[in-house]
Amino acid sequence: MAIERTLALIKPDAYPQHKDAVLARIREAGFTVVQEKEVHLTREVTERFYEEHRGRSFYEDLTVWISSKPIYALVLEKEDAVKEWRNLLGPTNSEKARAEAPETIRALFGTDGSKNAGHGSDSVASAEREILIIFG
Ligand code: RTP
Ligand code: MG
Repeated sequence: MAIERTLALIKPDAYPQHKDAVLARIREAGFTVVQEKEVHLTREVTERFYEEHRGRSFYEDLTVWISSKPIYALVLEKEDAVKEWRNLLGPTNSEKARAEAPETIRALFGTDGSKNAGHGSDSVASAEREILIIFG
């Protein structure tokens, strides 16, 4: 398995109040934090970040919400990091996560089907693109 990098975001419903708990889980799982920062994304950058979802029913609410206040961004490194971080996040819908994967970050700190505590890149290519958008 290859060493990969992925982009993690702690979203507005979990940041700042659950930052330390999320970071503890990241370290327990063996990720190396390569870069990290608090960032308040503009609407414009958020729309670029979520380009693939433009036109979806949840796109407007998602981009307004993510750009509404500061969030926390991290570049995580580990073997198979893309998949491992998404496993640690759990299912997209926080209610489903609580039912099916109660130890995951979304189960513990997420709100509902839209506000779900964290983001994880879905491929190595997405990770490269997203890291460039957030960290330059
Ligand atoms: P993420 O990109 O945040 O890691 O989550 P994901 O891959 O599991 O989910 P994705 O399909 O990429 O959706 C991106 C984010 O949009 C919000 N969403 N809301 N209300 C809804 O039906 C709905 N569907 C998606 C979530 O915040 C999701 O993480
Ligand atoms: Mg996604």
